[in-house]
Amino acid sequence: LLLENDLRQALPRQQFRLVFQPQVDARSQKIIGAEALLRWQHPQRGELTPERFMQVLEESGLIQEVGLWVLRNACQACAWFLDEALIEPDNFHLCVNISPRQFRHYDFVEDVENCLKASALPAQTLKLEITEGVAIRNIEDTIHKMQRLKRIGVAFAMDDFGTGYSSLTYLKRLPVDTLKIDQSFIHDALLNSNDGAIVRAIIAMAHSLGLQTIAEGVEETEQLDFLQQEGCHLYQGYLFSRAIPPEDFHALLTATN
Ligand code: G
Ligand code: G
Ligand code: MN
Ligand code: NA
Repeated sequence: LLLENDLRQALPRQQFRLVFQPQVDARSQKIIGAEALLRWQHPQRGELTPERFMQVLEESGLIQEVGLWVLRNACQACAWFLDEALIEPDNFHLCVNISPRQFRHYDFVEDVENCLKASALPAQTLKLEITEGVAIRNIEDTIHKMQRLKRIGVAFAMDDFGTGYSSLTYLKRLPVDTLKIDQSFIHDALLNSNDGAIVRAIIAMAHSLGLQTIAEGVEETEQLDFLQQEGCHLYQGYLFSRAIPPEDFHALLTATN
């Protein structure tokens, strides 16, 4: 309850900020995307990551407002990179996490369209990261909303793939473009033969389904070598960069791309 009261103040008091983690093409080492991640500068507790408050945002319904703020600000930052010709609209994806409750809101499709319009970001530059959780209540409605957004060019990634209530039914029915292999599997891929086998199987399955894969939490070159060998060409993790403020991302793009 304490946290919820503080969270109500967070938007008006401008305590949220976004950081961006690069997504990298393993071969060219070019940055081909970014995941926007929310941070909360709490006046007493310091900077908090979403694990600490996402559940409260969801349960209180505050996620509606905050999620919209995230989408709007992420699109604006990305439009800035585009304006400065640091990225190309067809060669870069801005990835934004969408929580189940946010996705289920009846205005969600319009909200996305409005954010794109307001920022002048091309729809094909936006990729929404969802989890299977969005579809648990109403898969038909989920598919319908995804199709409406896909029609205008927005792409989808299945986040945290392999964890939670993963069901291949969702994978079969939801029109996603990308699988994000959960970092828990990447972490032990070289240490635990089960994890290695699971990563290999996810990549192979994604290939068969015509889906792109991106590995999360890549920290070591050995992990990257393994992933490349198995055919996963995109990665995100501390090996390349942690999540950084938009100004730093701008500088990184200027220096590398
Ligand atoms: O950087 P990291 O600690 O930020 O993120 C922790 C978790 O919080 C990740 O699983 C990520 O998907 C989620 N997350 C980060 N930012 C957002 C956001 O803006 N919206 C939602 N719904 N989830 C987010
Ligand atoms: O969307 P989501 O769960 O998957 O967000 C990614 C989370 O993983 C964020 O909390 C981010 O800070 C964290 N993260 C990103 N790269 C690495 C990494 O290389 N190692 C570890 N341990 N965590 C990472
Ligand atoms: Mn994510
Ligand atoms: Na994830």
